[in-house]
Amino acid sequence: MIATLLAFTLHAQPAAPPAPKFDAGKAWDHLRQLVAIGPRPSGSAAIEQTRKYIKNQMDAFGLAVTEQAWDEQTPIDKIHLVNLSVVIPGARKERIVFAGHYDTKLFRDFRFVGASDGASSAAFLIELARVLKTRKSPYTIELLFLDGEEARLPEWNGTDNTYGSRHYVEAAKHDGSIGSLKAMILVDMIGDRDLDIRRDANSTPWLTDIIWATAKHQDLDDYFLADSTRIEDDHLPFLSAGVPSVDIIDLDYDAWHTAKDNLDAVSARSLQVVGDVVLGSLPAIEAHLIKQSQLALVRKTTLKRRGGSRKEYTIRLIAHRRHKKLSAVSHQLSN
Ligand code: 1BN
Ligand code: ZN
Repeated sequence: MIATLLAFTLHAQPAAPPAPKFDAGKAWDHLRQLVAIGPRPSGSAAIEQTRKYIKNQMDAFGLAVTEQAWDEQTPIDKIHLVNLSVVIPGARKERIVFAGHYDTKLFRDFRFVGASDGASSAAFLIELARVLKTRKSPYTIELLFLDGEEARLPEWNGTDNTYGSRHYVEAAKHDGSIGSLKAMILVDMIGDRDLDIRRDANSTPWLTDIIWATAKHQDLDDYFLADSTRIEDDHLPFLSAGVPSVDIIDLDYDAWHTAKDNLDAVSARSLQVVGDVVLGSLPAIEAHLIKQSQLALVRKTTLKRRGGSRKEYTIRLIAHRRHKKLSAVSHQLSN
């Protein structure tokens, strides 16, 4: 009887549909439409049009967009900035954030449309939303479209850059949500038709290792190269706040910050490579986080079980945290 019931239940449950695959044709279409808007510097009418495009796409997927808007004084002007956030709930409330910028650098002397630098990351995140919206994920997924990555002045200096990521992290610290961000995966300039992405020495090693191992496993190590550089980008504010983060960026790009960063310099194939590697890495990233959270739980209960008074427990907890902090510092120094 029980066996019959079980068999019936198993048969009655429709299998969850497999998550759709990353479709570079769709991402390419978004990239083309973003480039067609023209230069999209922060504070411009064109970046407002870009936001409309992103919001329309999310509407079509049935996903809600939260706007984080503020005004900022830059070295040249005061501008209105807006980050866009899309949350796809998972089994846990803790989040994995996929981020990228959608602004283009301001150039007054030539027409800069940022096909790789600005459009590729936004197009990629839009297609990721379509793929991930029906996936049964253990962690909540956040897609974060960042404004104001680019410096307003010609050179990248001081705090005249990464306006969106710095604002987002400050707000998350303020409202206490920063602790729920378990990993951040940043994509930037991933459209280069001659794709070569190097490891970034600023990024979190375990996240970088998972992504580069996935690329090797998928025979895509011609695009995800073994050597490394050090990059300042939107992941730095997250790293400073203790969120494990990685920057997937191709800076080996002749068209970088020139009029040549247009459709001729980018390809759908490059978007597909990054899509396959990022989505292929996600289960291992999730498994790593689940293991870490289980280990943290074991450590916490072991500390508690050793008994004694509340005061003794607190002293042990402080000593344990200090030990962890010192281990992290000595680990950083030895790397
Ligand atoms: C990436 C795309 N960046 C700017 N546009 C960040 C960056 C700035 C990377 C300077 C390297 C050098
Ligand atoms: Zn740029």
